[in-house]
Amino acid sequence: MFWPSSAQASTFMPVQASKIAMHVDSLYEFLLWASLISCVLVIGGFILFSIKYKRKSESDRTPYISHNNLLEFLWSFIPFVVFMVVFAWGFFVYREMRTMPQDGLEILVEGQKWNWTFYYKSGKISAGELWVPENTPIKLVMTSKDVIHSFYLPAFRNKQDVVPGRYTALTFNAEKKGDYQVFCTEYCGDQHSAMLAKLHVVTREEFDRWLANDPYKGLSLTEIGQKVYGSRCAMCHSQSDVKMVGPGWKGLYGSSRTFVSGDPVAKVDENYIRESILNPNAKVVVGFGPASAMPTFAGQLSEQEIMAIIELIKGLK
Ligand code: HEC
Ligand SMILES: [Cu+2]
Repeated sequence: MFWPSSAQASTFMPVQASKIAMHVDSLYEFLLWASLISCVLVIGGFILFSIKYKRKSESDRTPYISHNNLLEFLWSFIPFVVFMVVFAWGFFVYREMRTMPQDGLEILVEGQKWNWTFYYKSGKISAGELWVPENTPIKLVMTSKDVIHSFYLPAFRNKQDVVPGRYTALTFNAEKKGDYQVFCTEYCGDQHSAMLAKLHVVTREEFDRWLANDPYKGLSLTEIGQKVYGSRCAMCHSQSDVKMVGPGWKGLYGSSRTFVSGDPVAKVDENYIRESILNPNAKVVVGFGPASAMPTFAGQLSEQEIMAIIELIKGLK
């Protein structure tokens, strides 16, 4: 379900979407076989010798064996060679993985509890969906708004921690068109497993079209609100009165709210919702304090999207 159906995943491994993925898998396969052979030799030898050299009578004496130069050399040298092969092989694959392209397409990635936002140089902001052209070196420059997350692309065998207060980078070159799953692989709170995104690898033309396209064309404000809700708010807010990480939205508009700070009771109107989205800690609702678990969405949502959310909440009577 997570992998594209166009390319087949093997029994143990997800689809290989890049050359590096193939290189990682080859090394992994080598390690697997080397370990298996060593395991059979060591455990097999152990069992064989225990039977063969079992003490047969009370007077059975172990012969005096001091050493065997050839044997000792071989059991040191052969593993040494194997380990050096693994080291060199791993080094080259790692270097290939971590060498950032000079002329790649740069996209800024921001992680926060619990979604991914992608900022393109054209100004386009995309939530939960990373679009890239095929056969193009991509460089993701990543940071986090709150805790440490980790950006993981299984089909590319590539991941990188995303850390608040600094930038980290990850590169890949998608050789196969298709949709791929992005996970967060650093445990970051109770909705960690829902911190997903989709990578869409498309042709250059499709990519350019997507970049220029207004995703909300022809949609009503409430419909836009639903889209924003689905990608940004659904992990924490229900549209009924069910309490999740945050309060349910049904009947929110027009109701009176009391705050942990003891601030005067406020009535929920447009400005209150706007402030809740841009500065969640300004007024933390009783039952959800002391600090708000909600990240700020300042700079991530357009005015249109904020208005759309307000419109959506207003309609939830
Ligand atoms: C990580 C979880 C989380 C996410 C994601 C989140 N919220 Fe919240 N939200 C909370 C929590 C917790 C509160 C209650 C504390 C507070 O008042 O800030 C809250 C409070 C609110 C309130 C005030 C509710 C009230 O009862 O007065 C509004 C409005 C709101 N959120 C809107 C949004 C919108 C819109 C989004 C998506 C763009 C969103 N939230 C995303 C956790 C979240
Ligand atoms: Cu995370």
